[in-house]
Amino acid sequence: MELYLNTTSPYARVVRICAIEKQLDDVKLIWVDPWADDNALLTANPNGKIPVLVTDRGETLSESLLIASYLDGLSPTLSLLGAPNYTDVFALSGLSQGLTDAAFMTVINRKHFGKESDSTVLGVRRQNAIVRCLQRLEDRVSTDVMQSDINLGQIVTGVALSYIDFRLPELQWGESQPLLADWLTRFSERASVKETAFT
Ligand SMILES: N[C@@H](CCC(=O)N[C@@H](CS)C(=O)NCC(=O)O)C(=O)O
Repeated sequence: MELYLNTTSPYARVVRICAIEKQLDDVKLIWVDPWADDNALLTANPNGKIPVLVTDRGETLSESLLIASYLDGLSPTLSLLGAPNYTDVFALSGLSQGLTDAAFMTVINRKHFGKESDSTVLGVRRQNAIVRCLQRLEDRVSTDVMQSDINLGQIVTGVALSYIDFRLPELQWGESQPLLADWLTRFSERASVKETAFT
């Protein structure tokens, strides 16, 4: 299998952590810049986004959560979707994917349109979404889905929070969400998380 990725994409990092946790060692990493219209990437995925997974049978999968689900089904080792149950894992994954989307779009809009993009109607909606998602996660820290052995919801959550620390450090969210900050510290000790740190 081939995984197209870069070192700063939160979406690609989720997939990479899943592959490591599932002990799939036959994933060849293809490093690309999705913003440079890389030919190999555009051939694999015409929408030009990473992550993209090309399977051994040549199928091309996009969308990080779909790729993660595919990888989860490849080996019986450690179900990333089923523990403690599918509903809670999907709910947490969706909540934190929304946090990643709001943070990522904030970063991209600032890059292309300047910091004033935060003050547009959509920018304000993104900032509010970030604040609400962080508080919802803080309220959920003690739930089974956050505290059980690793699952996709935790992976998406840990990556979303690390991405905010990496790209939007001024948010200092740990001050208002201390339980979540402690949770991230523990989560960040996993080998798969350390190995995939944003650079
Ligand atoms: N919903 C997609 C988002 C993927 C995405 O936006 N990837 C970014 C990198 S973090 C990208 O490739 N952007 C290039 C572009 O938008 O042209 C997923 O979950 O995989």
